[in-house]
Amino acid sequence: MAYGGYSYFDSKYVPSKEKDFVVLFWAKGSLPIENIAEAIAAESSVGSWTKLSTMNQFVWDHYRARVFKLDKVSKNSGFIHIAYPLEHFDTKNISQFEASVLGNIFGLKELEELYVCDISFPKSYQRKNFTGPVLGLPGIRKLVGTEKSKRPHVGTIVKPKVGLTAKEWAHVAYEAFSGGLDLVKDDENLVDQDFCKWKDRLHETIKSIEKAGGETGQNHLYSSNISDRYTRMVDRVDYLAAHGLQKQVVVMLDVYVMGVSALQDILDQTKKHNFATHGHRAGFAAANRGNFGISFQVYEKLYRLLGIDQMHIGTGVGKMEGSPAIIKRLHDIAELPKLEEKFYLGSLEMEFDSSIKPMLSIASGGIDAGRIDALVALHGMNTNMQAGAGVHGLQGGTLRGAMSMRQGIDAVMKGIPAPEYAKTHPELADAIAKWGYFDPKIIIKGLEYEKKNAKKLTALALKKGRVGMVLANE
Ligand code: CAP
Ligand code: MG
Repeated sequence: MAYGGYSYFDSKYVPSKEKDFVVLFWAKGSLPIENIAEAIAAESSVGSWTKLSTMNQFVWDHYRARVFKLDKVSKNSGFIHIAYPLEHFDTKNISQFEASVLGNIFGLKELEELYVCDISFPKSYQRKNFTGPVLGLPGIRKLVGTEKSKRPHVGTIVKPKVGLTAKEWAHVAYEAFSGGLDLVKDDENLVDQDFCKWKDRLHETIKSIEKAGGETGQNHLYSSNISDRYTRMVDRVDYLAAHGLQKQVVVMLDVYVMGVSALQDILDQTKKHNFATHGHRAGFAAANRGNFGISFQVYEKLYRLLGIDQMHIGTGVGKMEGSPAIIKRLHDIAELPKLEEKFYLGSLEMEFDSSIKPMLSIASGGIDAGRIDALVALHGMNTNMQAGAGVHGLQGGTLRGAMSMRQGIDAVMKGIPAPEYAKTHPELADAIAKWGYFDPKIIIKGLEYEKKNAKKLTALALKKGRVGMVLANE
């Protein structure tokens, strides 16, 4: 069975929580699944397609990957559990880790499907390589002033995504703040285009924050998108620091498209100046969807470890893919110190080192005030709900749209269902009339079903493979 002359199977091996990377793969291909498992372990660790005259016992003992479990689904497919020793990985070099575990294996021609469901990062790797968020969930709450109330944060993305001038953009932001939103953000594809230069937009928006803050009496935040080549991002962080904007500006980063090494370095800069960061994940879905790719669970863990303070994780009730069950898991990754194994979601057990603070999760993408109750049922209170079109698309414009969202939050805090609260709040009523009401009972039922049927869902995943895992999530 050995691939390239060596066998990587070690069914007696018990991975160490302190020292081993555990990776759960789904794979299917033209070889028997045992060979596929060997090929993955070889190509992602010390081996290749044939025996090597240069291999020695020390390399084999210290650096090879071990297939310690195989859940066979058919002759050619199954879930493969592999452990990698800590020594295999370089220090503070996340691309080296990606090139190993998330690298060449995707090109092996015998593989028709390959999906990295999850990775459990051992604590010693966490301590050696990461410091986590500087502010995190508690720090962001402090900036907005919600440490006591613990209410969800609420924000908007200025729309159209691109095209408004800096003054027009900042005026929309002003209306959003006046309507009661905590945060206004750039869209992922707006940075420094000629029609809306980054510095112009920044200064105009700071004026909007000051003006609106005078009316609302609260601190508002602007997530400013600095994503660019590395040197330009550094210039922007320095510029923000020179203007002392730590209280008003959250540094927004298109984390996935810029890659982990740029992200790692720019986070050193934002941390140096004590800025909060906002992680937008545009592009991640190219790998996350289907049966060939990498689950966002993996990247989200890296973003928390690297130190993003608030992070997009999807909604479960909006325009983007992602079932409520998996979005709940992504929320847990942002917030919890310890994650339990949920095989049917492709989720492994993992514990964050105690030095790693929680992130504030961001629910964004196709939401509006009528979905707030459902969002709270799924994400709880520690979340930032952002509506773009769900604010600027309401009749009467941004101010009314913002009011509808804030009323949705106020209703939650008073324990009143949104349709009831809408009877005395016309903006919320208009939002519900226009886009409907997502009943939170649907979410609550779904979560209860998942809890009660974990065994059944696991059996489905083991019977049908990755497809069954996706079905179990729905
Ligand atoms: C939302 C959004 C965000 C998505 C990204 C958009 O706008 O600005 O980029 O939320 O998805 O452009 O789609 P709308 P995710 O409120 O108008 O939908 O958060 O899942 O990464
Ligand atoms: Mg967007």
